Amino acid sequence: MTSLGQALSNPKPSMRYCTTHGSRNEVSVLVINTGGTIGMKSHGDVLEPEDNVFVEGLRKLTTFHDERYAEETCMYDFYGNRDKTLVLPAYKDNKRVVYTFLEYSPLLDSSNMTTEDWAKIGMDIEKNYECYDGFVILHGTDTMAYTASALSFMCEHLGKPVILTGSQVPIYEIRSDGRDNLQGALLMAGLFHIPEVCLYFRNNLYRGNRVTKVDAGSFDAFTSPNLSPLANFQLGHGVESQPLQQVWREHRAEPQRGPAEAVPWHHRGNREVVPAAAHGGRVVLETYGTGNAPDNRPDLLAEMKEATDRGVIIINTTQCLRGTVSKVYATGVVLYKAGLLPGVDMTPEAVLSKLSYVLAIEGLDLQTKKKMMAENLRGEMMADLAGAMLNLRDSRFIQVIAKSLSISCREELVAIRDALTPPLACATAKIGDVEALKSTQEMGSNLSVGDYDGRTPLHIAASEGHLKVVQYLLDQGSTIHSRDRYGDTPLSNAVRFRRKDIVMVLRKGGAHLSREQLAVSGTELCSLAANGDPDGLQIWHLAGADLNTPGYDGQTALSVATGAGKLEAVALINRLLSARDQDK
Ligand code: ASN
Repeated sequence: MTSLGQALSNPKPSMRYCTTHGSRNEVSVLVINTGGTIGMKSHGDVLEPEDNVFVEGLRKLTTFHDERYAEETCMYDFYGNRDKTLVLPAYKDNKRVVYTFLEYSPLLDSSNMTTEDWAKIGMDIEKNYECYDGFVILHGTDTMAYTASALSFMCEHLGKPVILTGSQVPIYEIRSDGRDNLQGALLMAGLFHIPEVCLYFRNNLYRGNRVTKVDAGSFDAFTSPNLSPLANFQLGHGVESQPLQQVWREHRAEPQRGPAEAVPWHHRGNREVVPAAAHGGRVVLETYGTGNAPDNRPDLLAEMKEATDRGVIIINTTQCLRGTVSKVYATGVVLYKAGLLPGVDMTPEAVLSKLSYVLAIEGLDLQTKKKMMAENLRGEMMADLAGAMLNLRDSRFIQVIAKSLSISCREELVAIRDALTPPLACATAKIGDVEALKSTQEMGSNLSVGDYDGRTPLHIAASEGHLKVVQYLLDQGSTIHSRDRYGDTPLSNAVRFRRKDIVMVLRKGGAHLSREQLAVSGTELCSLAANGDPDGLQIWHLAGADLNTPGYDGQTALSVATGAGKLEAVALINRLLSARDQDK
């Protein structure tokens, strides 16, 4: 990845003549290849991963790489990694997904994945976070749900898509599901703003911490038993908009928490196993139905009580594929009396990786850890909706419209809401009315959805300079990286309209300039310097541009301002550069 970093900070001269990259026709995705069947080859009828062959294999497939486009647009000069960068043929609206591989060695059958591998993936996402629009993780299917869950907890405050995929049949073989899965994941990661860890398989995009592998042989290997897919990518239909649920999210770009601890095992309430496991400090119990166990076993219950009193965390999950644990039966209530925590409707993969994550966070007391285990951190469990449940029938506004259109069924109410609330939210963002924005949210508006130009309430509030609205939208988890049809993000709008306070808030929330903007920032800075515009220079600096970046002719803003006698600009540049040097 070093050459990518170099390309960003030191664009080669030839890219000046290649204008395509400045437009938002291209989006960039980092593919982290960890292994799995998708890239395996058969050796004596046994499938095994093979290092260093995947990218070259894909390069030969015209559905995965458009070499003519790459050459014509000097793509490799811009992305800086000829051997590892490919570009998909044009998709809708002439969009191109340019994708660069980071290949692990050795590639793994996912049965060999360890928590160190999870940490490595998390760290690589963090390292490359600002350089890409999205991330695809190629992974074996056997333990993909575990890694997806673990990453969902490790990647805190994620603002971009991270999509795991793989296949049941190697991509080189005929009738492989790998080609569809990889293409779908690339398009989803590059073209849609889905700021969470997902798993893409057989046309469905699932929340990563909600899936489980249910079929060893079929292409429909995964299911998400307690949450319907976030999106479905059917032939010719693109994404069927299942609104993405982001209610648990705050946006701060710190996509990594340190390595998780070893995963504990789970079992089925076997008498001998509970005390043995309790010594390890954590147990996940898979119980019957809604979380029930024999209540005529005082010995077992006493063991558990004694363990939880000692600070062992025991989670009660159901062995059923669907549904949640609850306190319906006496046979379940006894477990809570013994100090067990409810696993609600989490999958075994989610509960195990959540436990690893929570226990690995340093400096938390036991009470806080227990509280975290019981609450919904990343959409991994059914949220406690009491009081917060949106009831369409409670929305007077929607009701009045529904009545005048003689509509009564829920599907039509939802359709009305989805059609009406985005423009309303944009209109309230324009006038800076936080209360009105809250009202549209109470109607069920997804505050990350844009208008017909793809301009979200955050774009609009950032342009208009409504700081409180921007803050509110960020607190509500609105997507910070969305681009409107002109390729602008809320941050680019705030820069253009010179909203300093908003630039700072957006930066704190994880917004950053794109690689295209950084590549042309030198020229922009020189032009501001030539015009003696310290305000303009300062706002680019606040947005993250390096004032030393040379313009198209190699001059820096400082040399231009000096030559043009723009003393105020010279003073500002010197001040900002020396403050930056002191910070280092
Ligand atoms: N054993 C393979 C793995 O998990 C299975 C697969 O990818 N379909 O790596």
